[in-house]
Amino acid sequence: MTKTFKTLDDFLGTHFIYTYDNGWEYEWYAKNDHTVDYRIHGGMVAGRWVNDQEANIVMLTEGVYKIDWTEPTGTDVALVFLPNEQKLHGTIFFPKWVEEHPEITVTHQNEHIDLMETSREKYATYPKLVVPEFAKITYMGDAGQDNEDVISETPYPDMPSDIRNGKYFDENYHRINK
Ligand code: FER
Repeated sequence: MTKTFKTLDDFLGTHFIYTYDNGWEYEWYAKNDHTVDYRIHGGMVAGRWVNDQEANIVMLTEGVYKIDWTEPTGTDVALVFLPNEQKLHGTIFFPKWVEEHPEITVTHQNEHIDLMETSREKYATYPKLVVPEFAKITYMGDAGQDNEDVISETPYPDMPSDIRNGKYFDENYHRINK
């Protein structure tokens, strides 16, 4: 994908893979103007994946996008994408309990919302773990908005390279092995 991002509409429907400078690898999809999906391939909560997280998505200036949300776990995330420079900055604010029990959150969250909400009441919130990092974008795909195939299964080790190598989506951005 080699287009230049200018408007909010250019950004919505885009699917990204990126690696933070601390080594954590994330996959993230701007599903529509108020919704994101993501999958985590490396880092403290590798294996976690989420559909239909409500988020605030705005364009700050041409080609610069800011996304903010709060999760059922109590984790907060703030991202600034600069897709024309193949980079972003992300800050994640983990409640104490996610740092102490990351395995509880490593699942397809949508099937376990009750567990996230009971855990955030049961365990400690503070002090929070703040992780601010730059990331390099290693893949961008034009998936189109509201494409349910983009983030639709548990991550496996070669998934990011399969996607980058064109082995995962067909020409209509549907999953090949489904
Ligand atoms: C990101 C995408 C998703 C990110 C964090 C998340 C900071 C969510 C993490 C979580 O719920 O554990 O780019 O970067």
